[in-house]
Amino acid sequence: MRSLRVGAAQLGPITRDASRGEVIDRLVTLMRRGSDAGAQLIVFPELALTTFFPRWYLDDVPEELDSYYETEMPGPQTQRLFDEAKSLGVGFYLGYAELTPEGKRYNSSVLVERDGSIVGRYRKVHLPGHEEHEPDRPFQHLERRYFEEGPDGFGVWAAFDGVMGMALCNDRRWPETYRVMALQRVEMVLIGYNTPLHYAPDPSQNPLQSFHNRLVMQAGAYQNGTWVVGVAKGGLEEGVESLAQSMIIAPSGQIIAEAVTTDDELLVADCDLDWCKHYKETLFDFDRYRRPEMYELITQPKSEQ
Ligand code: CDT
Repeated sequence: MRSLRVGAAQLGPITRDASRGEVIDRLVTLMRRGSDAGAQLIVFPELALTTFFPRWYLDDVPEELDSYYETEMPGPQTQRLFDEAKSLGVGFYLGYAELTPEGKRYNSSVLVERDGSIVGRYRKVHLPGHEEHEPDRPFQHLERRYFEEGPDGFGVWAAFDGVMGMALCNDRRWPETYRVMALQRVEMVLIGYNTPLHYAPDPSQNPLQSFHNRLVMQAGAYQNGTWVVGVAKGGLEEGVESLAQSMIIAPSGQIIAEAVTTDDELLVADCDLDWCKHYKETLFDFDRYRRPEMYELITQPKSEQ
């Protein structure tokens, strides 16, 4: 048995005017609570340092837009999270907006070990929403304006005595996300998300948000024999209601912990990484049963399909 005690640190709303310091105070509080509960890894949401700014068209206020990005990780403000992690001996996953020295913007996450060292970085592959201002929507979803598509794909990292993977929000809806990591023997996939309950292109999906959230993450876990930790920033943020329902899912596909609020909340669960073997070495024994020669279409460039 390789047991990893994980804390899923759900966040409630972050207001538009919240300072980094205020938000980091909340993250540190959750990290300390996790440490008190014996957690070795704390998982925070996507864009966990700021309000979900892609809901606004911000061309008129470029300085506000820039203020939402981190130019360093750790930077002067986020260093506190790394110091706290090191002194508590607790690792963490954190979603944030990244602005690189070359001026590229990504929706990113970082995985930090219990000694405060960076294990890996991930840049969101599947960017949802739209590029241009669509004033008829009740709110914008301008991820495709404010970020570039992550160019690095889905890596995995040897950390926390297991094989860890990262994804962000919309990635969780795509089976390829989990499968590409499972082909690298992933044992735990960490996924932060911000999911507005209202989906403007097709509001018939609104009442299904909660169902779809469970559906995709439970299927991803089971079909790939991996733990999945999905962590929301939920609740009513600047007039937009977002799904909470953070959860920790076993390789069996069973939910073993689920949030009951739409606010800051910590779920703690013991995750036996050896549980993955039950699935990876039987029903989903990839070497024995997969038929990649039958799946060629999946890897063809879009224009050739
Ligand atoms: N952050 C993020 O990726 N949210 C999307 C919202 C739906 S697309 C407008 C999601 O897949 O949950």
